[in-house]
Formats: sequence, C-alpha cells, structure tokens
Amino acid sequence: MAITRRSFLKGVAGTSAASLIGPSLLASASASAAETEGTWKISGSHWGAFRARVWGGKVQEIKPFEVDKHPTDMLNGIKGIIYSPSRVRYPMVRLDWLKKHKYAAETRGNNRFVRVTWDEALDLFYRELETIQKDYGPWALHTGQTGWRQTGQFHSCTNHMQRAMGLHGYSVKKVGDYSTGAGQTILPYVLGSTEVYAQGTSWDLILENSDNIILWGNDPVKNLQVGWTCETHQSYAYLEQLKDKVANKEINVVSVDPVRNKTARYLDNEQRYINPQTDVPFMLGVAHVLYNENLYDKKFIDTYCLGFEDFIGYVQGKTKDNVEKTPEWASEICGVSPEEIRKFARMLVNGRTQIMVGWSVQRQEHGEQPYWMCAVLAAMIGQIGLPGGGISYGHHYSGIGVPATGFAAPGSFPLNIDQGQKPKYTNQDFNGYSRVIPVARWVDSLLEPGKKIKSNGSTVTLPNLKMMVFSGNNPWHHHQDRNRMHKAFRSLHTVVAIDFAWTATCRQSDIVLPACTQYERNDIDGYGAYSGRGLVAMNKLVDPMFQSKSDFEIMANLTRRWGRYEDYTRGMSEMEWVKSLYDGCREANKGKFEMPEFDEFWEKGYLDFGTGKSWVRHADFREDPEINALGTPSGFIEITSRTLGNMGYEHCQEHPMWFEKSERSHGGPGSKAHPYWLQSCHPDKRLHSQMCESEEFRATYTVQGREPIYINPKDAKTKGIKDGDLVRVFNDRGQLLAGAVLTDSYAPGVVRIEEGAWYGPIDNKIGALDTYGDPNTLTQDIPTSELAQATSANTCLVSFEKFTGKVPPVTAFGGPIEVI
Ligand SMILES: Nc1nc2c(c(=O)[nH]1)N[C@H]1C(S)=C(S)[C@@H](COP(=O)(O)OP(=O)(O)OC[C@H]3O[C@@H](n4cnc5c(=O)[nH]c(N)nc54)[C@H](O)[C@@H]3O)O[C@H]1N2
Ligand SMILES: Nc1nc2c(c(=O)[nH]1)N[C@H]1C(S)=C(S)[C@@H](COP(=O)(O)OP(=O)(O)OC[C@H]3O[C@@H](n4cnc5c(=O)[nH]c(N)nc54)[C@H](O)[C@@H]3O)O[C@H]1N2
Ligand SMILES: [Mo]
Repeated sequence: MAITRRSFLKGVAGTSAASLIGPSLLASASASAAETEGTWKISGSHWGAFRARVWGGKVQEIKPFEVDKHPTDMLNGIKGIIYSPSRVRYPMVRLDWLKKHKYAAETRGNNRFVRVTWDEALDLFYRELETIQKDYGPWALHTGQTGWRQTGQFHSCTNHMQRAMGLHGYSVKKVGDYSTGAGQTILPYVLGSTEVYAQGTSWDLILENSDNIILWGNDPVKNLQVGWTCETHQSYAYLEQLKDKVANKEINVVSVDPVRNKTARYLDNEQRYINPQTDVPFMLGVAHVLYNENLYDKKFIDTYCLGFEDFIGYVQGKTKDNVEKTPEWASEICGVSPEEIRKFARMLVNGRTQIMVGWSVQRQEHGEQPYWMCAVLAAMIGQIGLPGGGISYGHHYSGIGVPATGFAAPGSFPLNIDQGQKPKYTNQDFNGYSRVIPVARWVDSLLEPGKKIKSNGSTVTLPNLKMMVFSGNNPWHHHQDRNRMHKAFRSLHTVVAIDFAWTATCRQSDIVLPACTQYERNDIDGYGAYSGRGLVAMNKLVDPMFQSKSDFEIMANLTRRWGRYEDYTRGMSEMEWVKSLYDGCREANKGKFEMPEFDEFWEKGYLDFGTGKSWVRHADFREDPEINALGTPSGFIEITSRTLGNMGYEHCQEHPMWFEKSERSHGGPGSKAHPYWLQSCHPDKRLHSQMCESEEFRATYTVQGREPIYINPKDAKTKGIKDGDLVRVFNDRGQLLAGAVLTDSYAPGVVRIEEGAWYGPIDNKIGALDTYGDPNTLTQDIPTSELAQATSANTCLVSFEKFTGKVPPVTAFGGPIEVI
C-alpha cells in the first residue's frame, strides 16, 4: 500500500466538503501498530470505493480509495453490515407455514422460524413455484419488485432472481419506481423524456454561467453520498466551488424547501421556506408575476413551446376554477408573502438561472404537477438549453452533472433468459389480469384483486397474487402504510425473501434464503454511474459468513431442480462471468480507450478513464427545435398537452394545476386532527434500510436507541418535549416511537423521520406500536394520480406527544426467533 492511513486522514481533513459529509468516525478509529497487519484489498460500493484491511479472515479496517477526494462517513458502516447481529445466517422457513402448510396466514410476521438445509429450502421454493404454475397461473406470482441491491455488475441480485424465475415460468412485473414514479411518467409528455435519470448540464458550466441556482426541494450534499453504481463523489468538488461563489456573492443560490437542509447549511445560501406540498401555488403565483409584469420570454415560448395561452387562461382565472392565481392567492396557501413571491419571480429573470428540482416533491399526492409546473416556469424564463440556465431533475443523484467520459461500463448478468431459451412453463395466459402493474400498487392488488385502475392512458386489472419473491429490495421498509400492508400480506400463500439482513420483510416471509454480502464475493463495477470515470474490481474480502451464498449460487442451485443449471449459468463460474463482463467492456471501448487484459486490471484493482467532456442539456433542441425535436407528441415543450387532456383524468389534466391534497399541514385538510407534516426524506447515514443493521454506526445517530424525529424547538415546547426525549408519533394509520432531535432547521409544523428505519412492532398485531421508528408506519398508501399511480409518501400528517409509558425494547433487529 502506497498510502498510509495517517497520510490519508490528513488529506481528508483538509477538504471542507469532506469534513461536511463527514470523516468524524474515520478520525476516531485509532490505528495501533499491532492493528496494521494483513492485506489491503480494493472494492466498491454504493457509498464509494474503498480499501479494506483483511486479517485473520476478518475485515479489520476500511479506508477510502485515494482517488475519492470526498469520501462519505458511511464507509464506517460497512464492517457493521458484515458483522451485524441481524445477518441472515441459515436458510430458514416459517414454523407455522411449514407445519400446517395451509399457509398459516394469521401468524405471518410472528418471526418464529425453523432452520433447514439449503436443499430443503430450495426444494420448498421449487415446490411453491410448481404449485403456482400448475394450480393457478403466471398471474398469481409477482417477481417484479426491484430495489437498491448492492453494487456489482455480475452479482446484481435482482437480475439473478428474475433470470431464474424466467427459466421456470412467467410472472407479474412492475412498471416505474418508488424514486421518481410521478416525474418519469409526466415529463415525457412535457419535455419528451423522463429527464430524471438523464445526464444534466455539467457543473463546471453551471459554475461558470449561472447567476442564480434554485435548489427546489433538493439536498445534493446529503443525497450524493450514494450512487447507483460505485460512487466517485466528484460532485463535491463542484459543490465546494459553489460554496465559495455563494460566499463571494458570485452565484445566488436559493433553497425552496420547508427545511433548511444539509446543502443549504453547507452552502450557507438563501432559504425560501415554503409550506409543505404547496410548490404549485407558489409557482403559479410566480407565473402570474412573470406574465403580468411582462417579464417572461415571449420569443422562447413562441419558438419552443405549445399551449401557453390555455395555461395562462388558468393563471388569469379565466378557466377551470376561475380563480386568478395572484401572489396574494398563492400566499394564502404556500405561506410566502406576496412581496416575496414577486421578488422571487423577478430574481428568476435577473441573469442566468438554473433550476434544480429534487425528487421528494413528486413523491406526494399529485406529484406530477410540481414537475410539470417547474418546466413551465423554466420555459417562461426562456433559458432551457443554455449553459447554466434551464431546468434539471437529477443534479442530486449519482453524480449527474459530472462531465462524462463517454466510455462504456461493463454490462451486467442478464436479467432475461437467453434467446432461444424457453421457461419450463410456457403458459402466458394471465387470466384477464395485467402482467405489468405500477410499482407501488401491489398492495392494492392483494387487497382488491381484479380491480381495474387507470394508469397512464390505459387500464390495469390488478392480479390475484398468491406468491411473491423479493430479492435486493425490502418492501417492509419501502412501501407505505405498514398496517394496511400487514393486513394485505396475509392473503399471500407464500413469500420468499433472499437477503443478507434479517429485515422486516424476512420476518414476514415464509422462506428466507441467506445471501452473502458484496464483501464476500468477487465482482466488477463501473466507477461513477454518470461520469464513467473508470472501473473498480470488487474483491471478495472474506468468505461468506455462516451458511450464506452468493445470489448466483443460490439461483443456479434452484434452477438445477428443473434441469436448467447450464442454461442459467451458461456453464461459467463467478470469475469467468466477471472476466467476460470485463472483456465485453474492453471490446466496446476498442478504438476509443485501450483497456488492459483482465488479469492486469484485476491485479491493479482500478482503471481510470480520465475526465469527461462538458455538456449542456437541451442545447441541441434550443439550437434547432425542428431537427432536434423533443420526444413529445408535438416535438415542442408541451405547456398544455392534448394527449394528457384526452385521458380525461381528474388529477392530471391538460396543463399543470393546483389540486388540494388529502392531507396538508398549515391549515390544509386533516390538519385539525393531526397538525404536523411528516416528511420521510432519504437518510443521511443510510441507504434506505441498508446499513440500519450496522450497530455501532447506527448508534452515532439514534436517540435512546430509536430513530430520530427532527422537530422545531417551538413545536416541541408546546408538548413539553426536550431534546433526547422519547416521542410517540401517531395518526389514524399507525404509531411509532422515535427520539426527539430539536432543530431550527425545520419550520414549525414540519417534522422528519428518515425513510429506511427498520420496522419493529411491539407485537405482531395490526396497529401495534413500532418500537424503532419506521415512518412508513404512518404514511399513506395512495397514488399520486390516475396518471402515474406512484407513491405519495410525503402526503402525511401526524400528531406527537412525549412518551411517558413503560419503554419497550427495540424489536427491529437481531434476527428470527429460532424454533427447533
Ligand atoms: N416513506 C418513504 N418511503 C420510501 C421513500 C421515501 O422517500 N419515503 N423512498 C422510496 C425510494 S425512492 C426507494 S428507491 C425505495 C428503496 O427501497 P429498497 O430498494 O427496497 O430499499 P433498500 O433498503 O435499499 O433495500 C434493499 C434490500 O436488499 C438487500 N440486498 C442488498 N444487496 C443484496 C444482494 O446482493 N443480494 C440480496 N439477496 N439482497 C440484497 C438489502 O439488505 C435490503 O434489505 O424506498 C422507497 N420508500
Ligand atoms: N444518503 C443517501 N442518499 C441518497 C439515498 C439514501 O437513501 N441515502 N437514496 C437515493 C435515492 S434512491 C433517491 S430516490 C434520492 C432521493 O432524492 P430526493 O427525493 O430528492 O431526496 P429527499 O431527501 O427525500 O428530499 C429532498 C428535499 O426535498 C425537500 N422537500 C420534501 N417535500 C417538499 C415539498 O413539498 N416542497 C419542497 N419545496 N421541498 C420538499 C426535503 O425537505 C429535502 O430537503 O436520493 C438518493 N440519495
Ligand atoms: Mo429511490
């Protein structure tokens, strides 16, 4: 190892964003001489590349990869994942399910399990697949749920599960995702592409050209710590420069957010507090000012957009509700004074303005509308396609905006069966049910099979599911309204979970298979999901713990049961696959970037493609809207969409509109019963539910062993709550315990519990008190609208009080109750 731990730490301490995303723990782990033996191995992860010191068959120490100048604190959670008391140790089968085999639905979730051998477990899994295909049909099996499986192109576990299932028979799949369900559905009608996962204008051009940057419900400093593939954290170098420019008044950054979030605190930028879920009224008020003060770009609207007049009719109060969307009207709802709304509008057109929208604002009821409306504002400003101007929906995600090298990354293990292969059961009769359903509507399927719902211009018939298989996702964290899904889950005959952590999903399953972690297998990954910075060798650090196996091995062994092992593996081993993915990438880059032979790469552990080229989103469209037409029906930006209008939906009409929410704080519906808005944003020190099982790391943020709830001190005072107190948070859907953290960063009436907190009910009853603090105990399971049918997690009101009862132990962690 060229770089010593000490010199690395010195390097880290010198960089401000690094200290912000926090090496606090890195510095505290003392490295005595005796603790320096072993071998250093490189690997990658969602939270970045790192080197691990392995000694005595154990990971002793983790340090960031030298190329990563802004490593995240989360690297300190890795060891705790591998050595978590919540590891799935053995193949386990739920006792009552096994004994009674009438599915024993009523005791599902009681966490009583029997240890079985791998062969027994896989035989049972196979038996259940056979039952489904023989007694029911492909409509009764759902294998489509996806999630944030660990990184690594070969071991991508969802692909393994789906390929294996695909060799057996057909099953129900999903469309969309929890992240951007509303955004990715509405934006193709407006801007011609989903936008959310598109490369954005490069940060260097933004730093050079922008006068204003609007962070609209957007917290990049928090959210860029993780990436979909191995994260490089290059974005933080730009954020450091932005901080300087804010301090020097060269760029005016405004956060529009009910919370002074981590980014705003880091950049020390202007804060525009806004009432939760009221971005659309605020934006309509701004549009009213831009129009009536004649500040908008008429030429841009005429040249590049369609349907402005219809929309302005709505703003002027001439159509629909016949209410003029004046700043005064907006102010009543969004809580921003009319004068501030006017100032904000004038600022937008004073110089070059880049709007960067986060994803949380579309994870709420009618989440399509703020996304559409923000595009309309950007069109009125008229800078779409200019460097440092326009709109982006992803600068907080996976390094979007870091210039891309354009070199190919390795492909992944195939999710689909190979061409020419057929499943054992070829029956594709879905019995009138839909074979693909919107991702967040599967609980609806369990509760109301056969129900017809509207969905993005078509009709979906919810299937009558009997069996679900989960791999690389944790529905008992990611789905909304725990108690509703608890009831729904009981209608399933068989649930299979494949995981390395004993999550609430495992607890609610019938067959649980122990996968190994990424630290226990070899793999390859792209470095930088969008920047294409290079490749990382993901070295196996230690042997699989207990009886865990890689997803590849698990699924390959399963397919043996119907004679498809060779078809599944193509006769290749783990390292042969890793090499073949590398070779495929090498081939793809031939003539552009000469990659070394696999062995040389593997030995070095890292390949650097260098830095990328700067780029402006939508520049080609701006240059020539005829030749480079957008993917919308007209080819233009559709401020009014005839296609959407023709769908005839109530909550997504022909242009963006304000729809009142079913629950809204600050005087809105439901706020008398439960006055506080609960936002369940993405965790600062986890990736969803991942790493929650990492005990020491979790202890760095918990309060009395519970998940924090962030509360404004004034709100806390009215309830006699002090910092560090236990709080019972509740509404008509559920209740949980959390630990109070009082902070002025949250506006009065706003509380946050981060998503991904493990669910640990006090007992297995519907409505039970959750002892750790999973916010989805409280959220609503309602669609955004008939269009996207996406999750609305952030439309949620709660009450809270100081908890004074006997304090129950946390039940979320530690694995199953093993019954011999
Ligand atoms: N209230 C609320 N809820 C939300 C959100 C919100 O903002 N608020 N956000 C939503 C969003 S955007 C998302 S993306 C989802 C995330 O939802 P998920 O993707 O389901 O969340 P994760 O916690 O990442 O779950 C991944 C699971 O896969 C397991 N796993 C990881 N790697 C492997 C592997 O290699 N093999 C196997 N077999 N298992 C593996 C992990 O241990 C973990 O249990 O949550 C959604 N839920
Ligand atoms: N550390 C970390 N980073 C992550 C993840 C993680 O789990 N951990 N998950 C990744 C994934 S899968 C996703 S989908 C993204 C999520 O990315 P986002 O959905 O953008 O992230 P959030 O943290 O939920 O919310 C961002 C900001 O929106 C604000 N906000 C919420 N509601 C409103 C509103 O009604 N109006 C306004 N104006 N602002 C609002 C919040 O206060 C917060 O500051 O993050 C990715 N990055
Ligand atoms: Mo997400």
